[in-house]
Amino acid sequence: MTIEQIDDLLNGCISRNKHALARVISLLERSGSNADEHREYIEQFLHNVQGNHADCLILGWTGTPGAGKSTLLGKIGMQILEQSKLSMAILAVDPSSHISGGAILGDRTRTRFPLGEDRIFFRSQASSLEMGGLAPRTWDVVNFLRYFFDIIFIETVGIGQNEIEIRHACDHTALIVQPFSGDQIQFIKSGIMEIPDFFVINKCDEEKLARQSYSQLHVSLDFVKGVENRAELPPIFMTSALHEFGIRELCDQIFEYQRKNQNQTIEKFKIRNSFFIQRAIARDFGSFGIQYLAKNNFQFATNKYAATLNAAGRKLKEFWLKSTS
Ligand SMILES: Nc1nc2c(ncn2[C@@H]2O[C@H](COP(=O)(O)OP(=O)(O)OP(=O)(O)O)[C@@H](O)[C@H]2O)c(=O)[nH]1
Ligand SMILES: [Mg+2]
Repeated sequence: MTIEQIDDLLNGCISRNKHALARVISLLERSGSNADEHREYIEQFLHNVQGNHADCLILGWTGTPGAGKSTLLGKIGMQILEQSKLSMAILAVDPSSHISGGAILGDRTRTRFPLGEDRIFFRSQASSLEMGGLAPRTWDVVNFLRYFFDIIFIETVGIGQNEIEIRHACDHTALIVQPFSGDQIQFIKSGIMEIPDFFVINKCDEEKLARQSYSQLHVSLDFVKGVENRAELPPIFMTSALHEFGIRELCDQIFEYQRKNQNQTIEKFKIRNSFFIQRAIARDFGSFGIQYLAKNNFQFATNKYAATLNAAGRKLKEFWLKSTS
């Protein structure tokens, strides 16, 4: 692809053309010749044209397979469109998307939005086992989408240590569980209490079921609170995506987060870039790479280059390769 073609696509993205957005995301996810150069070019173009654009709210939604995450996020998206002028992107990191091509999420939810609605965009990414909750290029894609959307949802599958990674990408994280599934016990055992900012019990289709599930989760959290000496319990929301119950309360929480997130500075993206650059170094150069970074006191969070992920990553790699050759 030529630079002129990429420029055309990027101009399409600025007017939220879905075809252009999808094609640029494919470029960001690609490996092979020129892939790094293209990623860096895209990032630099947006940085120059769109400015810092740091106000985007990023929410992570994790939980066990089949808890109803996609269905619920589709419903929340619809409610957000109805209640506000905000735009949003949903990125589903999906272990099965290499089989389904990401069609499940898109098909199930897209039809419910008014045709031609450009305020909502869906994308699936195949996760990779080695990376746990996030796919290798999830952060690149989020970092790209933030220029065009007010809110980004990241959906990941799983409940365990791997999902801790999602915290580094998001402003807030939710854990979605099903009633009486034992998920609570599982997450307590895996020690990820510190992850969620709030909990959602989905599939609370009847009131009695909802109340019982709430008490069960509340007791589990209270136990953890005692053990960990925490001051407060995270909020618990009860929803039924099927019967559209509890969606409004969840949206109120999201609007609240969104308001508080206004006037953010680029610092928050620099810190995240720093984390994901280091992750890429660990992926490419192993623990030796990370030790090297630590020894040489790389403070990427405060480094001016960290505003752009790919340029900073390249500079770091070049520097390292030079010094170790
Ligand atoms: N009874 C009931 N079923 C629901 C509800 N929400 C989702 N489902 C159903 O649960 C199944 C799984 O829903 P998904 O939205 O695909 O769940 P998910 O957590 O995204 O699944 P994965 O991405 O595969 O982990 C589907 O058959 C949904 O129709 C709900 O509130 N009540
Ligand atoms: Mg899903």
